[in-house]
Amino acid sequence: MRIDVLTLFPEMFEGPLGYSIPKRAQDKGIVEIALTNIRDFGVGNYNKVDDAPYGGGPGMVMACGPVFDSYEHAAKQHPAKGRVIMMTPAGRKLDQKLMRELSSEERLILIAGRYEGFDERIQEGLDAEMVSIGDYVLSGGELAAMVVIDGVVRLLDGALGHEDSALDESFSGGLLEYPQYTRPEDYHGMTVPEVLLGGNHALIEQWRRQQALERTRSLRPDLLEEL
Ligand code: 9WO
Repeated sequence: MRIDVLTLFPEMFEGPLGYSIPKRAQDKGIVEIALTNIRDFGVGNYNKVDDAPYGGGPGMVMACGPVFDSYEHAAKQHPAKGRVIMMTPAGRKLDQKLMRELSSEERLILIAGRYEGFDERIQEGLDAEMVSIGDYVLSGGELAAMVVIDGVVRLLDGALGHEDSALDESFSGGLLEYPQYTRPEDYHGMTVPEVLLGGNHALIEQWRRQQALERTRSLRPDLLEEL
């Protein structure tokens, strides 16, 4: 998979994508992530990328020119069009289903904005989808784009090592994870459930399934409605 990100802060991506699963997936060639700095397509001596809103009002708006130009720069680096996605609280709410959908694409182009928003013609002209990671406002779209990338990349074939692969079951079954314990058996008087110490794997399986269901029912009943 090829992922392009259009952003004013490409350096922000280095940390999250430089460790663990995303790092290994890039090293193995499972995903190629390319960052395009919108500032490189800014206008004039100061590489201006924003301007005051028509009609007045506070703040600045990301201008069309630099975003369209950075899009063209990224688009021509790979043959597949893929899906063009703007990170905005106005978008489709991200969930594991959308993560799986996006992970089946050959290519993604993510657009992370700053300032008070985008010129409306950017979404229209690029025919971009809008995706939200939740109902809150951030300082920019970068963290949201990183959430999408992390969730998508770990679903790509070969991205998870053997020791990680079981973890994917936790949400994909639509239930919350069952309670887990490791040594010691007694930590300051807090003990591990007896069934887990017994070695009866059928019984353990049954207990975990029941715990996952109960826990989902009490903490996240909304998840059960989607099953
Ligand atoms: C902010 C906003 C607030 C209410 C309704 C619609 C909105 N759109 C935006 C928006 O696109 N903001 C741009 C990106 C510019 C300001 C900072 N940005 C941003 C993206 N803040 N929060 C997000 C975001 C992205 C995805 N999921 C949650 C939040």
